[in-house]
Amino acid sequence: MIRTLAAVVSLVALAAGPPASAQKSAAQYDERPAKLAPRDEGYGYTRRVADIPMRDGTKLHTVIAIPKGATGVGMLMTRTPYDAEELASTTPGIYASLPGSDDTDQDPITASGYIRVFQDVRGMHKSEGIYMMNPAPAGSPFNPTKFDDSTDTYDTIDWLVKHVPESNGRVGIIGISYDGFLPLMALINPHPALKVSVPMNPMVDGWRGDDWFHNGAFREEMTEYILSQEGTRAADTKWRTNYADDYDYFLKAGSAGAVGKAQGLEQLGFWRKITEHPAYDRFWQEAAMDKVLAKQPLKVPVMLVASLWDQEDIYGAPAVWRALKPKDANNDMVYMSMGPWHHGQEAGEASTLGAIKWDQDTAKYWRRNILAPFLAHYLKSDSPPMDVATVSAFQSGANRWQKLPTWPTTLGGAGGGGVPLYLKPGGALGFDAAAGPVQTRDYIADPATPVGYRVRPDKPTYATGSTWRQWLVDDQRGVSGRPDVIEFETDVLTQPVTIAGTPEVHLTASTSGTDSDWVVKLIDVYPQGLTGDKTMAGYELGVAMDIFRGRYREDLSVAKPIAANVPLKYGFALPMTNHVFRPGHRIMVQVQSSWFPLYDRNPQTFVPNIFFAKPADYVAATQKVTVAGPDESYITLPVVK
Ligand code: PG9
Repeated sequence: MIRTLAAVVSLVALAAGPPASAQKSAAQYDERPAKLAPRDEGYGYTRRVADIPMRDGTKLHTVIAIPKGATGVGMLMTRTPYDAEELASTTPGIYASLPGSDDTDQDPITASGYIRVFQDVRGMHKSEGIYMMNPAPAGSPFNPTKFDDSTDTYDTIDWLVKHVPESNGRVGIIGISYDGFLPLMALINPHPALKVSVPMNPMVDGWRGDDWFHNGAFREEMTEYILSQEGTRAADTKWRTNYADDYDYFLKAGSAGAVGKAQGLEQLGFWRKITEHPAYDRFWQEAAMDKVLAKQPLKVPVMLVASLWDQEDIYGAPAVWRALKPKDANNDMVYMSMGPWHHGQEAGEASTLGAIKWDQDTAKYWRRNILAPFLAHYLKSDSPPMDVATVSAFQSGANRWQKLPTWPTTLGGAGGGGVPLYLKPGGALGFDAAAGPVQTRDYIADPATPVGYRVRPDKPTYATGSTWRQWLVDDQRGVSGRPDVIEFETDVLTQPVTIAGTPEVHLTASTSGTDSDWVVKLIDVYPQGLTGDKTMAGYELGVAMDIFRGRYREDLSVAKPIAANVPLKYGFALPMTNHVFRPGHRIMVQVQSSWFPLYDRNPQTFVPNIFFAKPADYVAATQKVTVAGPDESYITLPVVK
């Protein structure tokens, strides 16, 4: 190729880049200051930022928001993997997980004038160090480091009481979910200045019934969270799919392991651990906070906060209650609140949940009348007396708050007992057992067409417009009539049936496969529209619903094949309830063998690890639920008489 001299010269000039003088003159047009000095006016707080050194030298990024003019006030801390700067910038009161909280300005926590402290946990956002997802305490073989969230809390409090002269030296810790697990960790060898802990919707046991599994069934909808949370320090990795409907996406992918592979999850340590520990082995048991805290002395007053329709961590708070309350000899250390909320809704507005109306803003009531006096009692210098009951419980159905002196510390109802509610032939349900010989109710469960957990499309969990938060109160008519969902229903109730505690499933069932999931739902069926709120006519509200992975029937820590076509007993607890089935309503039970894609599909052929089941392992199975005879299936209801 022939080039002119001029062309060659201009090519050389381009390769060398623009002259230095041109670069210099471009810099003067940069609109960004060399270092921004943000201002606090309008924020109401004086903002101090500290990178607090831990015992191993790692610095944790901490934002301290001090009310203007504060002196001698308590400090209320939230530790978080969700960006301390972000939390501190918008919600110094208690942080709202819902936009639209209408009383942030008059939030009783804000009004109390506490110093708010927000800290990034190790390895997240602006904190140094390594990251592990809810790790077991240090000293466990699953956390060989010398630190954990309890030592980091201790070191932080130690620093705060020495470096924040505006405080009275009293510290409280509060948070929701992951940030609720952290107030539990703070109870291990607590700093003497820690005066109160409020774990709200805490993640407690990732295998038994919180974020990752329920009774061994993997919560496939959480894979998106794992990618974003652990992919980078900034937690900003996006979940990329072309699918508007998770049902299609997960079905097409095959196993949960195949989804993980498609998204590159094997690069993440936590994903590798999850897939290596599908059973309830020591990895899960050593991190389960109810078990961890059962071994610790009770030193700090704690208010456990549970949501009755917690779509993420419904197991945790009641499990910690069962572990800690028996240790509370003087009945003055362990408190519990339960409200009609989704995960974290108590921080926002809660007069409704999905279609369900509570006739009052239950969250505002709780913050003002329960949380605020509880915190004040322990954090304010004059320790104002409080009138907070041991258990503050919202009773759904009756829609009222109750002050209760006690709550069951065993599964089941008060005293651990319960009233059997029998699944009967012909779709009947009742408190009397069916007469006559053994009968079964049968259906075909086909993993090629799993039962959806909601009416489709299932938007990806965190997609715009997703209503993930309210799936637990979805109308269960959405799956009624499917041949693979069997239903049992009482007559119309003439008297209220009041339950308080954990219903327990006693299912006798066979499968033609060698593994199987069993989903059992206890449902309140509203009247058919002749009375009351017509918008709710015939609504089927799930009051307590859960899944059990059959391979763990004999031992949660060891998967075993199920003997095909043999009626076997399955026992498991449903989530905690505090509910009145009102006269005019009916009680319903639904049984099915998939709940997709919230839970991954059971292939129904026994394989060592369901994460890596192959397409040929997924087979249809004939399920038979025993509904009469000596082993008739039933649910014990924690009936209050
Ligand atoms: N449920 C969320 C979570 C907690 C702990 C581990 C993983 C996820 C949360 O809302 O923080």
